[in-house]
Amino acid sequence: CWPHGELRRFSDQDKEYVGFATLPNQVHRKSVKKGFDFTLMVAGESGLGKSTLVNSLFLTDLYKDRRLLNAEERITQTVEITKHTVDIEEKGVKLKLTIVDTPGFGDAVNNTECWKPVADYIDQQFEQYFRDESGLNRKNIQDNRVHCCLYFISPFGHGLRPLDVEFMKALHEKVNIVPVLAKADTLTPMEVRRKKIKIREEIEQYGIKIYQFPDCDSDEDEDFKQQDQELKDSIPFAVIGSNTVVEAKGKRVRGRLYPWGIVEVENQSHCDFIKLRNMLVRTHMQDLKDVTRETHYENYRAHCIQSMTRMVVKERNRKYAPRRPRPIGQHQTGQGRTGRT
Ligand SMILES: Nc1nc2c(ncn2[C@@H]2O[C@H](COP(=O)(O)OP(=O)(O)OP(=O)(O)O)[C@@H](O)[C@H]2O)c(=O)[nH]1
Ligand SMILES: [Mg+2]
Repeated sequence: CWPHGELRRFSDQDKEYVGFATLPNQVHRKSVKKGFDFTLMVAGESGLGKSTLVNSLFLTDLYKDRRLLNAEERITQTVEITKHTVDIEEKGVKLKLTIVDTPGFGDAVNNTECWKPVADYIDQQFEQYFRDESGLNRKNIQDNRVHCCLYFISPFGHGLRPLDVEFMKALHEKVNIVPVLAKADTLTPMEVRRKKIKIREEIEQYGIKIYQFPDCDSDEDEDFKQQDQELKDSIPFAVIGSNTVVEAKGKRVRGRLYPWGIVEVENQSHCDFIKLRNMLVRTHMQDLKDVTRETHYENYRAHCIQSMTRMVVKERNRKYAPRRPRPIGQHQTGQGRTGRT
């Protein structure tokens, strides 16, 4: 219902206002009521910390009362594509978050087409949505389309590996790829900076289309513009994952304990974890969804409709094509013809 002040304001001024200034409020109320959803996928070479990071990102983190995993439950190698869904609520806003964890590649002798199961998964979600949307009951469609794929790049190579290039190129038309530099705690800050530059150059050089942050409006304030530029320069986000809580300077923090010290996942001078999480949750979630809907899903849909139309035309041509005259002397057999008795 209307807050009192607003009601009075509109009744006082109803001669001057038609009232459509309340439209944003109406949209806001409606979407809050409906709730939000977001699907995030992780992909990349095996053992780079994909499962660990998504766990640090959401499953235990945003869920404050969720207990941390004990040693036996700790993450093991992912062997198939798995989907976890959590319902998160913050200040009355509900978010249904789905994490799609994929098994890392690189263990097999032959890694050709290792991107195929992941690409197929993304296509299947599009296909399901396309079916539902074209069906009779279009209410309450469950949207499982993947809005973002965090692609893990090894910190041990010199930039991108051929498999990374192949993998990202196979996916870049289907999903928003956000590259991350895995296990950043194994690199010095200088190495992180150098690797980031090299990877950005290679992404450009190989024509890989990663997710582009939208340009900020020219009338935005300088602070915002600077933050936006910093975000763009952070690509690929250097990340550290951990499922253990350690004690650092008297505080319990999520981190990794080494003989020479502690790396803190949520310390901005140790890695870009917070930047990545803010980007995903606070600043760009809606844009990632919009690009998925307007670009990736539209491409899929157009492609589907095109091939369906082509099939119909082919079928029609086959049916109505003029029959070729049969060679003389050949007897016709079959239905609809009266043969000699
Ligand atoms: N040094 C370091 N080790 C990490 C980090 N994140 C995870 N690890 C460790 O790396 C190992 C593999 O982590 P996983 O999260 O299982 O890796 P994954 O990418 O999911 O592997 P697959 O499921 O095989 O694809 C575990 O022993 C983790 O504790 C990190 O940021 N830094
Ligand atoms: Mg895993």
